[in-house]
Amino acid sequence: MWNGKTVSVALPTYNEQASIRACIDGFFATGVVDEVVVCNNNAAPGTSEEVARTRAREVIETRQGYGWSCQRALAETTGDLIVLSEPDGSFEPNDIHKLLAYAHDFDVVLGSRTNTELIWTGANMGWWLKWGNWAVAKYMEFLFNTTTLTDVGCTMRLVTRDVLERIQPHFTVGGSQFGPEMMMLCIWSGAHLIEIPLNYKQRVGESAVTGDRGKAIALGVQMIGLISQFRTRTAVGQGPDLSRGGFANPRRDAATPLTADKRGATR
Ligand SMILES: Nc1nc2c(ncn2[C@@H]2O[C@H](COP(=O)(O)OP(=O)(O)OP(=O)(O)O)[C@@H](O)[C@H]2O)c(=O)[nH]1
Ligand SMILES: [Mg+2]
Repeated sequence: MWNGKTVSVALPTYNEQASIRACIDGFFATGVVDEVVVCNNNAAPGTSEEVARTRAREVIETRQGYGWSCQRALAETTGDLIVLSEPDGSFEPNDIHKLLAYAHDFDVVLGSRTNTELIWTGANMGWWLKWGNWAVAKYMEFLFNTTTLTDVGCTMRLVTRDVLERIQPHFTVGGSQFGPEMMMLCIWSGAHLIEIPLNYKQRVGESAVTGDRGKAIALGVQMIGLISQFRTRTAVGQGPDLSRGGFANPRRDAATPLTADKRGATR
């Protein structure tokens, strides 16, 4: 529970039997997490046993892929605020406090793994991956003229229940490009977004995607295609219909005391 709101963590899992238990326990140990939902995506043997030793709830998704797994994990959550993450040891559960701090003002808080100061020794974020993610993120930022973006592959992010319910029916990507699709749907929904840097650590076990340079480049090209296609559709009036009334944003509503206070504080 945080600020009177319930907090859910959604974790897709494929090959993280060695790290998933510590990750789940880490999230509960933060003291703000009400539920952890694990989506077992034909995961490595032993994963279910590890999850059963925790307070997390496990659901099974048989359609293979990062996107299917994230979608199912998100769909099973019940909290007011939903944090998506990975159980491979690459994210720091305590960083949930950073996401929540921004949830005061924003509907969506995206993580970024490309700030050099927060990339740990051994993390899979070398020169190519860092600048590749940055370049594709800048492409998205430019096309949508949106909030500052520096990463398109960071699973750890927070959305409100309202945003999730709006964008969920429009998820189409079952594979590894799900992350940017979710980002674009958030942007297109009119939600207020911010991206913040998060710790990025060495993963436990083998990376299935971006550990291989060829696979990472192919994924980057697919992401550019997805972003271009989505932006073209929206430009010709064929984007998803996400309208359901606007999102209140105290920062931009000059009449609210919050904005007035903030202005006063910064002068
Ligand atoms: N590769 C892959 N990952 C899956 C699948 N289903 C769920 N996942 C989850 O998706 C996440 C990403 O997979 P990773 O192997 O960590 O990919 P990675 O190479 O580290 O890629 P990044 O995390 O983007 O750096 C993990 O949390 C997996 O558990 C699947 O079918 N394939
Ligand atoms: Mg990973």
